[in-house]
Amino acid sequence: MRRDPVTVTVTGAAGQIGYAILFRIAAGEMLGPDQPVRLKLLEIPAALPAAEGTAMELADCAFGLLDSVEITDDPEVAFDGANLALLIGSAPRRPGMDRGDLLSFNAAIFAEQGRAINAAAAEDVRVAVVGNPANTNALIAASHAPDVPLGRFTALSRLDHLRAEAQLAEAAGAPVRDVSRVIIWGNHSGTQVPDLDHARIGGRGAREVLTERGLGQEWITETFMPTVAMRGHAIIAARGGSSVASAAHATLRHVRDWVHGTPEGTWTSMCVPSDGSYGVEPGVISSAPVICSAGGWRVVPDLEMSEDITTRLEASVRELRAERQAVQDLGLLGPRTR
Ligand code: NAX
Repeated sequence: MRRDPVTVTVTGAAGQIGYAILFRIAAGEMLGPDQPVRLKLLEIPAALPAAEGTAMELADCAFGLLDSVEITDDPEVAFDGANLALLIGSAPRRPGMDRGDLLSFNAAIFAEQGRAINAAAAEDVRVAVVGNPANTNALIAASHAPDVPLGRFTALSRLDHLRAEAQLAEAAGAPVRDVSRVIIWGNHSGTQVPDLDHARIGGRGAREVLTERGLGQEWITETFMPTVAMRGHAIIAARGGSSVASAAHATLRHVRDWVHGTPEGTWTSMCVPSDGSYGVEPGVISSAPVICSAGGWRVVPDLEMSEDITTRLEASVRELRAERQAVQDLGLLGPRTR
């Protein structure tokens, strides 16, 4: 029997990541080969014609799983009945804009979208924020959606997680499929903390494998951590543009694992509202190792943390706290109290 379609709202649908992700969603790569989808595309008025063009190409693919495509510039229409909301669109920095201008401009977008999600989305809505600053944008949207459980708001650190797996595999001379249990802690920014203390490579501890190859703590702190954290800048330098296909891929994996569960015996990294564990105060959305099952997520408990990782995570959380404070000072945090 054919399943009921899932409604997926994608913001910034005419942007680069939007273009890279929509066809893969329609092909079943996010929710599986038996799950029909309805796509709802949100854009700013100036980008509606480009979104129409993308919708024409989606039609031309004749995807069997794609029930409908709707395009709008009205957030309440876009999020009406949304089961999954991918908040990809955000405003880029323009000449003359300082950091405060950028933050307040984007905060206004995510506040409006949070209110629309609260008013119109399906009861089971799950939100994945990609648009930067992703953690704080997710916090803003959640703060304006007090009727949606807080845990339904997440932001993307999966691209950083995948980058960490790839760097570790390369250094270990192992296939990337053998790598598991890396962790990204903190903010999706340069202060993020890539951690391989618990990582496994083909059933062995990553540190043991690295030691055999003559790579110790110095390689971890001087090469691995900065390479992962600054990979976005390296891509821009090489390509002349930011990560697009890899960001779309990471978003698909983030949602797929959230909906279908992380594979047995491992975890992924997601920016989630802190439960207070690992010294991360509740009230920020911070990346952590999570296990997903039955459509929910939980932070992996009781992992040992080195002093170095703890200190770095504290610095990243300080940055998240400062971002939250800046938004609060602008009066852009919403009515959610818990
Ligand atoms: P683009 O500039 O190509 O596309 C953004 C799109 O969002 C545009 O089409 C724009 O019209 C639309 N938009 C702007 N305001 C909107 C609003 N209020 N409602 C709906 N749509 C709106 O950027 P793209 O390369 O697609 O990147 C999108 C976002 O992802 C950026 O904020 C970028 O910084 C962020 N990234 C996040 C990553 C992560 O790992 N979290 C990695 C990749 C990427 O850099």
